[in-house]
Amino acid sequence: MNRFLSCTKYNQDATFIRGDCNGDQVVAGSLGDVVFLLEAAFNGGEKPSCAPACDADGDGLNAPVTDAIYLIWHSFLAGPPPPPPYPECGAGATGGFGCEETGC
Ligand SMILES: [Ca+2]
Ligand SMILES: [Ca+2]
Repeated sequence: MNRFLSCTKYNQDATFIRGDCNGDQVVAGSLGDVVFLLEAAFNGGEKPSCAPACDADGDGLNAPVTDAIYLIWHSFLAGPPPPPPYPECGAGATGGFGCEETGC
């Protein structure tokens, strides 16, 4: 089961920055989101407050390994940026999941 799913009531109208999994408003040039994403998925780390923000490649799935690789590819290997909303806060496809809070 996807560890990002929970019974928390989410705000479907929240805005977010795609790729900003840890909610610090920084994506490019930082490993913070990659580490946060992988810790949450595989090491019992803090659950993301905005699962759609962790969908870095915008495919509608929270697949931690592929989303983490996408972030590394973009941030350090000149790969393509995440789909909107990126790099600014905005509304975006949430795959049916909203956000508790985003800081946007
Ligand atoms: Ca971040
Ligand atoms: Ca994804």
